[in-house]
Amino acid sequence: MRFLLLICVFLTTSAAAQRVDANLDCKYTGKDFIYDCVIRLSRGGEPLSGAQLSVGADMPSMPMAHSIKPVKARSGKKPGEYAARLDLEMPGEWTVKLRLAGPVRDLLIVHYNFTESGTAPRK
Ligand SMILES: [Cu+2]
Repeated sequence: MRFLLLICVFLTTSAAAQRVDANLDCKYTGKDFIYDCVIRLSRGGEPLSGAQLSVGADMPSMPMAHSIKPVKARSGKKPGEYAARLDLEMPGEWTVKLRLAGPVRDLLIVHYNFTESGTAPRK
């Protein structure tokens, strides 16, 4: 009994350590503030493939002003890469919500500045 309990504690703590990290790299398509984005997911330093990923966006400075529908990302070219097209309504600072389903469930919130060339991490 004590042995089983120890195993459980070990599994729980190692799962918690496996945080999912995300970064976003978007290029402006040149029209209507539509961006082609590559999302890279990793867990414990390893690419995280096979996730079901949806991408939503909101503008923290303009609450309720935008209602961008979350889009499903497709698998990208490399392991851990996903691709999505984001139709934003204006450049500026956006909060991007990455919702993971399937084998790994998580919700990651990242902030990026979208410019007329693409994304830059928020300072
Ligand atoms: Cu806005």
